[in-house]
Amino acid sequence: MADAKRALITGITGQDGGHLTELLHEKGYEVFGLIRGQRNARREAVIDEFPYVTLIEADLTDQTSLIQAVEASQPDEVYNLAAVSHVGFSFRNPQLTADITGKGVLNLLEAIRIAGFKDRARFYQASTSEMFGGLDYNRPGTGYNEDSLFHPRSPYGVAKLYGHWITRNYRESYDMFAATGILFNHEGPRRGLEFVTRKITDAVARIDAGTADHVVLGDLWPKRDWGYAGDYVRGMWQMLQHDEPDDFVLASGATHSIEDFLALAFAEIGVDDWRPYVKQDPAFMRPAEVDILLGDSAKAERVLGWKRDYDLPGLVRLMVEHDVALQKR
Ligand code: NAP
Ligand code: F7E
Repeated sequence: MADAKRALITGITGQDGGHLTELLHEKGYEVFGLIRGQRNARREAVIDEFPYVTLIEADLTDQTSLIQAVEASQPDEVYNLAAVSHVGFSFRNPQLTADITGKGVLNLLEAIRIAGFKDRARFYQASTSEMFGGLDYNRPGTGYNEDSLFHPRSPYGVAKLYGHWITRNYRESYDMFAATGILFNHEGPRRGLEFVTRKITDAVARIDAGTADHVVLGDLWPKRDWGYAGDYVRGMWQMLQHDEPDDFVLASGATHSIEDFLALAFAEIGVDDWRPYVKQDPAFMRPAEVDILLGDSAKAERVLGWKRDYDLPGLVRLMVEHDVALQKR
């Protein structure tokens, strides 16, 4: 392993952290993962699934722990995937979201500088399409790209915008290799059950198994540009292999409503009309909603050669099949 590249991943217990760990391991990297809390419930699952990873205890809100994490891992690449990432939760916990999702990015960039890794470690910041906001006046017909206006609509989006700009600022001020990926929604079997796609595919599998008879959701009209997480972590890695640090949108280029997703997911278990199985509760609605997201990833495709393997029907099939198999187990 002497010549292996070393990567430090924050957010290793999350969806993207799992996919990225797998990818970097396949590429021969030595992978270090940041884990927070004195008894993180996901620690054992990470050790079971990725026994080759070295876990380092640290928290994005604790600068000292981050400096120690950089010193311990001696990284060539740092992927900052950790965040309060749930938009609904961010409305209920706006200050926590600002501290972790926003200022946490600054803490990590500073830790890299203080530990003396600013000229060695390439940095990836997980920026998001939530920074665009999906409002009418701000919506390009062909989809948001790297030059589109920002108008975040949640404490999460606002905090991510700070993380995005502080990353660009460190690139410009300190000549750091600091890249941002403006990623549209990406999903898969590793997606948390609190997000709408996985909540639906999990419920569909339970309904199929006869252990549930409905799912309770919020608004069904918002539209999202959904892709597969495995395709998107490949793009993150490609951004850090590029000659120069830059900003890249990753998206599928298609947009669909929650209703469309429901129709595809229920069709997988042979149900044509999903409506009898869905109830709505305002508890799952947001004080401000992002109506529609559509991304244009032409730059990533042209400059990085980024490609997607999955379209929405393929993604839904993958998720439903996974959750149906889980129920059978
Ligand atoms: P996720 O599954 O929610 O994972 C979030 C991760 O952040 C978890 O590992 C969590 O660890 C960690 N974390 C939270 N607070 C922390 C703290 N104070 N210190 C250290 N770690 C902390 O998110 P994801 O879907 O993989 O997304 C990865 C990143 O991409 C996030 O930054 C997200 O905001 C961004 N993003 C996601 C999407 C998407 O569609 N998935 C799109 C655009 C951008 P615990 O296990 O300890 O909670
Ligand atoms: O909501 C609606 C909800 O929570 C999608 C994060 O990864 O992608 C994700 O953020 C839509 C919204 O994802 C329920 O109101 C209806 O319109 O799955 P979501 P999100 O908010 O788009 C972006 C790009 C990120 O960066 C984030 O980190 O679905 N919706 N009913 C619901 N949403 C949830 N969660 N639960 C419901 O019951």
